[in-house]
Amino acid sequence: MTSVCRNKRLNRWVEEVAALCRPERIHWCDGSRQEYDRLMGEMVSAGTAIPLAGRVNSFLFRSDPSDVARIESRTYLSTRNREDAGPTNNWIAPESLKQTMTSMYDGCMRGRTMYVIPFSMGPIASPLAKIGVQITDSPYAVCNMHIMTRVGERVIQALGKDGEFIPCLHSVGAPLGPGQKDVPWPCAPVEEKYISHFPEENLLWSYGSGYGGNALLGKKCLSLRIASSMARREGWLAEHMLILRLISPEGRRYHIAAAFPSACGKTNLAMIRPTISGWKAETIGDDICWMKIRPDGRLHAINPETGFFGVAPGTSFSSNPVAMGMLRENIIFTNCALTEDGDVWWEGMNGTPERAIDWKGRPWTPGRGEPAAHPNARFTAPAVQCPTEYHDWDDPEGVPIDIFIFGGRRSAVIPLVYEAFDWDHGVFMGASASSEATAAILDKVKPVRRDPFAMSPFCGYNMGDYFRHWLEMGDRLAGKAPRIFYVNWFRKDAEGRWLWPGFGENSRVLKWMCDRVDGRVGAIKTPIGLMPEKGDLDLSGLSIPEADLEELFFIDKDSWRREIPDIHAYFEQFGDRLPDRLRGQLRALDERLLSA
Ligand code: O2Y
Ligand code: MN
Repeated sequence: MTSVCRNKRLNRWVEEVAALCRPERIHWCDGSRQEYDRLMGEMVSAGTAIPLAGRVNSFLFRSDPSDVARIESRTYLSTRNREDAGPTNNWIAPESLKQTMTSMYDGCMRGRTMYVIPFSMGPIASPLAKIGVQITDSPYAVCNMHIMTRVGERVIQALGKDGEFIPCLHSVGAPLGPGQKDVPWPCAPVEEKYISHFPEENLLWSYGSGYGGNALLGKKCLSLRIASSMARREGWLAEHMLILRLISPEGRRYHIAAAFPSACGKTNLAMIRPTISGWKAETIGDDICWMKIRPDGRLHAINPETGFFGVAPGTSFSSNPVAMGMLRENIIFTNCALTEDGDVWWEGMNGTPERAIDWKGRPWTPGRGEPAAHPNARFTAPAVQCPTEYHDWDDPEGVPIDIFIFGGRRSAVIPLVYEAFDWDHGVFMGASASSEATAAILDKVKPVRRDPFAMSPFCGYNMGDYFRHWLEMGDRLAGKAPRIFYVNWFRKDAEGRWLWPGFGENSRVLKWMCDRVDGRVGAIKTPIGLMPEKGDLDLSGLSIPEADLEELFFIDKDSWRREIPDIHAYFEQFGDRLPDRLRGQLRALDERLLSA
């Protein structure tokens, strides 16, 4: 850092943290290429990062086997009143949590460097952006933050003397004694990990994990949990949504924001290559979407991130050629397998190597019975490298949203696509969204889980209040509200065969939505919502049997009625925080199904 930070609150906080955590040295990050290269070089020398011969300026990291994913059971929302966190969050009272964690932070950075990372989520000076400062003792977190956020001096300048920032304190929780040799992936045991959010103070404390969402605090912690709570107070939306621009052959641009739980192909949809002639798509974001009502009365969105932290397994030239094109250089890979020629590999990538080194560093051959890459292995990639990246990246105004999509993975019951009758019905569709557990997150107790707005693990306040906030945003947007749709790409026939080809062909469904927005097509009114009229879904060049199409759109009223008690039980856990308007929506659905 060449210039001096003049922000008094930030300087005081850095001094306080240093006094508590007692690092050997402090480094203020400037976000420069030299800084990134120097830290990577140090991690290579320490044996933590493996340079890849197969990809330019790219590195492989192997985490500790106990530190491989976000850990919901160790993620806390700490509010003065338990009810304000709601039934879907783990809660500990702030005084108690702070006391526990302060004693853990005491001396936790001994023998390590404490990095101060000033970062902006969103274009600096955008009315939609927020500034955070992460303090961390993990150089891996610093390099990932370089890719995922806007880091450096520009942020310090934007902060000025008394600008607001969100303090994000992170430690891997592994102090080094004098002369003690470090391990490749320092972290604390699971029961000592805490990923804590104090939304009433806009404050984040994370301890004990160096992995993904637990350590890159700009992502889930700030941009979803803390931001969703700020958004409610300030009247905007912070959502777990991809953002996509679809361009028609005539050049009309449609902006789509879509929420799906994990394992529903969110990154693939964000990077879609439309198969319908003349249509193009641009990727604006694959995970997080911040939206504000702007002076034109419409909801404008930005992706606050600058990179993709994507799941590697399953990514291939067939499932996501755009992502594969993005991964050629400047990538951080975590927990992938290493091939003999110095490249990375994972299950589901095209081809299988004869042998490799697995994510735990052991020799691996196909058929060994264990995957070579961890199922949650990741790539961290700069968004500017995405071949379908949109070009208004730094536009402070963001893009006006035309369409919201909710969805989940359901092999039965839910049709390919339907549209909400109105905003309240759309909010009900988002609030009752459900998905089947996959092998990666197998939930033996409950194969179908409610994951409203795909925000279950990320809502920084009581979910009942969150539903109310969405309803109120609709009231404010009135006639300028985006249209709302629900999709299910995953319906199967009785033999377990997918009924819909998915991937690029999903553009056909998106096109129908665009046609609806511009009034080019009508729709059939059904008990669950509005569905395409025969012939309105563009199926040219596809040969889907008529019977499959019927099944894709079939509404089995009895199966739908069996969903009602489950939705009711889910809703009622929010008690008096659940808006009556949603109770009314559930009753209305039941009545429509009964009378149909
Ligand atoms: O496992 C982690 O730490 C990352 S989780 C994640 C990463 C990128 C995008 N989405 C997610 C998620 O869990 O929704
Ligand atoms: Mn996500």
